[in-house]
Amino acid sequence: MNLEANNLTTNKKILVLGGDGFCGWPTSLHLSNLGHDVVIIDNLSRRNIDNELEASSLTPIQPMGTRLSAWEEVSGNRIGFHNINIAQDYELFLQVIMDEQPDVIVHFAEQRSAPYSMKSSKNKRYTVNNNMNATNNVLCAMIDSGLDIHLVHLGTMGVYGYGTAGMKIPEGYLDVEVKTEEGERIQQQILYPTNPGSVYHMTKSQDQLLFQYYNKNDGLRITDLHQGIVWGTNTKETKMDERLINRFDYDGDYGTVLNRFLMQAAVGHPITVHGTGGQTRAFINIQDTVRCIELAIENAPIHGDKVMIFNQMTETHRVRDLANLISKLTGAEVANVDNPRKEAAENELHVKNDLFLSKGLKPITLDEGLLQEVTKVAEKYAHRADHAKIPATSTWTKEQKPGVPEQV
Ligand code: NAD
Ligand code: USQ
Repeated sequence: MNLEANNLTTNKKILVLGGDGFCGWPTSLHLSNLGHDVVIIDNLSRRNIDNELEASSLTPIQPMGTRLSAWEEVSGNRIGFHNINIAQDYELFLQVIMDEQPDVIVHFAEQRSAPYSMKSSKNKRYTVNNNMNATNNVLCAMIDSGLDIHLVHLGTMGVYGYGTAGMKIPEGYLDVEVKTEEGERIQQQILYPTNPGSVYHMTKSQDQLLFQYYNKNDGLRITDLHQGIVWGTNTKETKMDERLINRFDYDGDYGTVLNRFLMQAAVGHPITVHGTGGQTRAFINIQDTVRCIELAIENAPIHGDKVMIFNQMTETHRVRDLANLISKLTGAEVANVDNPRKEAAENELHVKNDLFLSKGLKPITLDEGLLQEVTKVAEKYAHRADHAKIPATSTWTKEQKPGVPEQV
C-alpha cells in the first residue's frame, strides 16, 4: 500500500459532510484543533428526525450557530457551515466545493439507523434515496470539480455480515483462488462478499460498489472506513465547553446498544437484551473514531491505489456480556426482550484491525472508559430521559396483506 508520507504534517482544507452528527461534530472539532481548516456541510436532517420521532439527545446539544461560536470562543478557530442537502442540492453542493477547494472530504452524511430504515416502506425508500444519492453526488462532484480530493467515507462493519465461520474478517478484500477452464489456479483479491442485515446496512454495501467503480473509472482516491458500533459521548474537544457537548442517542431507533445499556442503567430501566443476547458485534469509542479519521487523512492513498479499506473497530463483545458487565457495575436488572430484528441469535465475530494499529492507534477499551461514561454523562443527564422512547418498536418483518401498503 502506498502512502503519501509527505502529507503527514500539512494543514488541509477539509469538508465534513454530516458534521452536525454524533460522529461528525467531534470529528470536525478534532480536525480543527489539529490546525486543519474545517467546513461543515449538513442539512440538519438528523435534528428533524428527532422532531419526527419526538425523541431527543440525552445530552443538551446546542443549535449549530451556538456550537460554532462557542468553538471559536474556546479555540480561536473558525469552522464554516453550509446547510445543504447533498442528496438533492447537487449544484449548490458542487458550488461549495468549487469555492472551498477542499483537499479532503469526510463523508458522514447518511441516514444511519438500521431500525429507522426498517420502520416502513417510506423509511426504506428515504434511506435508500438519501444514502445512495448522497454518496453518488459526492463522487460526481469530486469529478466535476476537477480537484484532486481525497474522500474518507464512514462505512460499517455490518457490510460483512457478522458470521465468518471462524476466520478473521480481513480489511475489505478477500484473497481467493479461482480455477480456469484449463485447470490453471489464479489468485485474486475480491471485495469481501457483503451480507447486510438491514436496508440501512444495504446502502453501505452499495456505497462500496460506487467507490470501486469511480476509483476504477475516474481514478478517485478513496478511503472507506468499516466502522463498528460507536460508544461513549464526549471527546477531548467536546469537553472543552458545555455548549460543545456531543449528541447521546438512547431511543429505540437511534440509540446504539452500549450507550442504550449505559443510559438504561443510569435511569433505572431494565437493560433491554434482544433475545438471548448472543449477537457478537464490533465496538469503538468515539475518541478513537476521531483519531482514526485523523489517521485516515494522514495516510491517504495515492493515484493508482485501489479503494483503501480499514476496519475501524477495537474490540468485539457479545451483547449479553455487555449487559452483564453493566449490571455488575451498576446493579441494573437485565431483561431479555423479544428481538424485533431478523438476525442470527448467536454468532462469533473475529476481525482484523491491523491497519489502524500499525498507523499508531492506541485503543481505548471498555474497562477504562465505561464507568466514567455512566457517571459523567448518563447519570448527569438522566433527568432528561423520556422512558416512553426507550423500547425498540421497529420490527424487521411485518404482518402485511399482499398489495396493501403499510401505514406510515
Ligand atoms: P448521525 O445521524 O448522528 O449524523 C449524520 C449527519 O448527516 C446528521 O447530522 C445529518 O443531519 C446529516 N445528513 C444526513 N443526510 C444528509 C444529507 N442528505 N445532506 C446533508 N447532511 C445529511 O450519524 P452518526 O452516528 O454520526 O454516523 C455518521 C456516519 O458514520 C454514518 O454514515 C454512519 O453510517 C457511520 N457509522 C456510525 C456508527 C455509529 O455507531 N454511530 C457506527 C458505524 C458507522
Ligand atoms: N440490541 C439489543 N438491545 C438494544 C439495542 C440493540 O440487544 O436495546 C442488539 C441488536 O439486536 C443488535 C446489536 O445489539 O444485535 C447492535 O445493535 P445497534 O443498534 O447497536 O447497532 P446497529 O443496528 O448495527 O447499528 C449501529 C449504527 C450504525 C452502524 C453499526 C455498526 O447505528 O450506523 O453502521 O452500528 S455495525 O453494527 O458494526 O454494523
